[in-house]
Amino acid sequence: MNANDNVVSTAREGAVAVLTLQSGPVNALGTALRQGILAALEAAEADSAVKAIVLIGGGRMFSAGADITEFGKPQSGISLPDLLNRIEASLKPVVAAIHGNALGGGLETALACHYRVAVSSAKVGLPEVKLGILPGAGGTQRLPRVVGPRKALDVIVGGSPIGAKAASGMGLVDELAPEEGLRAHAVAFAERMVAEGRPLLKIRDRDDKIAESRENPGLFAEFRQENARKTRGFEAPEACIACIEAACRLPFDEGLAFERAEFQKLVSGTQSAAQRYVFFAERQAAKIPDVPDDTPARPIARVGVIGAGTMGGGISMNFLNAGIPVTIVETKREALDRGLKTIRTNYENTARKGRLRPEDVETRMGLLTDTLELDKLAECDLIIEAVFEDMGIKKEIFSKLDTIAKPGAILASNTSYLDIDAIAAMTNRPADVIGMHFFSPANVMRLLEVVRGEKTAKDVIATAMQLGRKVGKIPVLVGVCHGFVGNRMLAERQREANRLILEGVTPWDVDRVIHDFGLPMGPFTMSDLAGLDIGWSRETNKSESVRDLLCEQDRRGQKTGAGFYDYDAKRKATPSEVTEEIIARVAERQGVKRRDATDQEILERTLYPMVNEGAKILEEGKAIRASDIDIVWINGYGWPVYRGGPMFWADTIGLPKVLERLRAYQAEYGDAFKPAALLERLASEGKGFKDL
Ligand code: TC6
Repeated sequence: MNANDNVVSTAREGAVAVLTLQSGPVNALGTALRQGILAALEAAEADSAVKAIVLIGGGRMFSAGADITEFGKPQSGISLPDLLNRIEASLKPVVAAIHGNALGGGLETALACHYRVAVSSAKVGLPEVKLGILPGAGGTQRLPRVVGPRKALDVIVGGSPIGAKAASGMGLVDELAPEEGLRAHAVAFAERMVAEGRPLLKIRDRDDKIAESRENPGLFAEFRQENARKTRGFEAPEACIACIEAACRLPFDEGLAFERAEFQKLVSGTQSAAQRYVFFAERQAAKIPDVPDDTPARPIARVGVIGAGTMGGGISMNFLNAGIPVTIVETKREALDRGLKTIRTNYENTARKGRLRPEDVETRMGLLTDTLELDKLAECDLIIEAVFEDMGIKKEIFSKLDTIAKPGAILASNTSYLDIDAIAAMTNRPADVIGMHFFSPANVMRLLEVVRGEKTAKDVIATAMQLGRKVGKIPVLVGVCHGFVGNRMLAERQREANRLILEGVTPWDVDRVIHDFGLPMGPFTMSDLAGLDIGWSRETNKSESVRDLLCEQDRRGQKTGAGFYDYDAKRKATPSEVTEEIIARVAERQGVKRRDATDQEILERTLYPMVNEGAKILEEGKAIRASDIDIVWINGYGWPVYRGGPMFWADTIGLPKVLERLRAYQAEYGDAFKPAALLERLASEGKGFKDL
């Protein structure tokens, strides 16, 4: 017995040694597992009765790759690249037998083996790029030698896993095995290789596939250009491309050394730290201290949605996509028909792009029941109200739902700002009431703010969180406050952006700075997209803000061809002199002193108040943890994942620095910048939000 016996077990099947990885839940290749594989390999090599070796995963999968928690810490034991070189150098054939997932270092391990067999349901991939790193255990050098550089670029830079069948089509998997007989199939395969006296196939020795790049030297430049938008701001994709280029240019060992150096740069950088943090933060968000994982959820067989507008339609699609029947209600036939048509068109467009089978359009539409009668919601297990933001209307709906809904039904509001407790108080069952705040477009955006009211029952929370995940969302639990987490922080940014333009910074400069920071768009582009007239009416708005004056001139955003920007027929934006004149007029009337601001000031003035508000949200217990706030901003507003979310970002700057700038702005602009007590405390203790 040795210390590693429990992570790798060896069994003999005739002349084949079967090495089973047993480091649950995902066979992450941490120190113990690497050492365990090495020891078992050496033992099998030393045993003259063993003619071939099979490497197989115990439990749910082959391996999810390197142990992400080990990155950034001093390494002990054999490194993964060295272990893989060692496997490849074995004089006995090594066969990888893959089920579940072989991802990252897991697939790299399989690529170091001489052969790969897999069940059809297995998924293989190199998702390291999503963690801000690259496949640094030979993946960038071996994969192109098997599938060619063009496909390797897709797999490595795209980072999405592929099914075993597709992998087999690319030559990445040598043979598909039956779902129930992987181990036996792999053993038989290994025996056959020995019996046929096949020479050991080492990927490092192959050159045929990378010859392709020599015929098409423009391949890499083309790929860079095609993917420039997707990879904007990220460091890892370029490093991945450079490594694949090196694979085509350099001898194998030099390519490996190049890959190693690039990997080390990335793994010690801020982007990768941020992306690894986000990986765990996303999983943390599912954990609610007083609602344990085993809290029984209520069964949801049918969902009701009130409102067939953009939100109601998008929300319905999530459930239809997951095979859950939906009853959708509107007050007028016309609005209902318009809503149904939008849903159908959405599905048809997806089918046209080849991302949905045509018959699935009908299956999904077939799960949708439309009605003008609220009473029809009586059979629903969950009812989501998605009408416009008017407390009066929402209260009326909930008091009606209280009489209509069956006992135990969950009553949810999609409100993005309003008080869930006040809504719940309209019913005799406040424990069944919860907020489910989807983000627009609701069928696309992954964030779901689940809003816990004062009286919301724990099993209602568990149900909303589980159901959210089931329909592909990333649910984050938040508390009741105006705008919850996301919009409450957004309001801070908007206020400062509005103040900056009155001071003389152009809206285009504010937008440029925010876009260059990595967000998909700045506040004024976003306003134009949403429509400046949301909640605005000519009669009631006499405040003569910039927005009022723009709306009065029918500059209501993209939809009217003009807002802050002018738009051409293709909706391409250009800065507008009319807007600049309006801003100057409002500034003069309000007596705002016009001045210049640096890009750094624009960034600090718009984003530091968000961080500060995030700190207040934590103080008030409206979010469970700082990382939940980061998950909200990444998935609901496109905060660049390589900056880890606003709270992580603030930690990377250093809270004393953030505090010092907030104080300086407070002196100039007043208490909107008053630092949160939590921020003051953490900064004085030399801590960050990560330490909470
Ligand atoms: C790499 O390989 C680099 C190589 C070069 C080196 C030189 N490490 O997601 P789940 C944990 S980089 C450590 O809930 P699923 C996870 O946090 C790696 N921990 O399960 C969770 O812990 P909790 C490239 C890991 O069935 C638990 O395992 N690989 C790792 O929904 C269960 O995970 C990847 O990027 C890991 N590698 O999904 C793949 N993986 O219970 C990352 C998981 O304490 N993994 N954990 O919360 C995944 O994408 C998914 O885990 C999955 C399984 C699809 C494999």
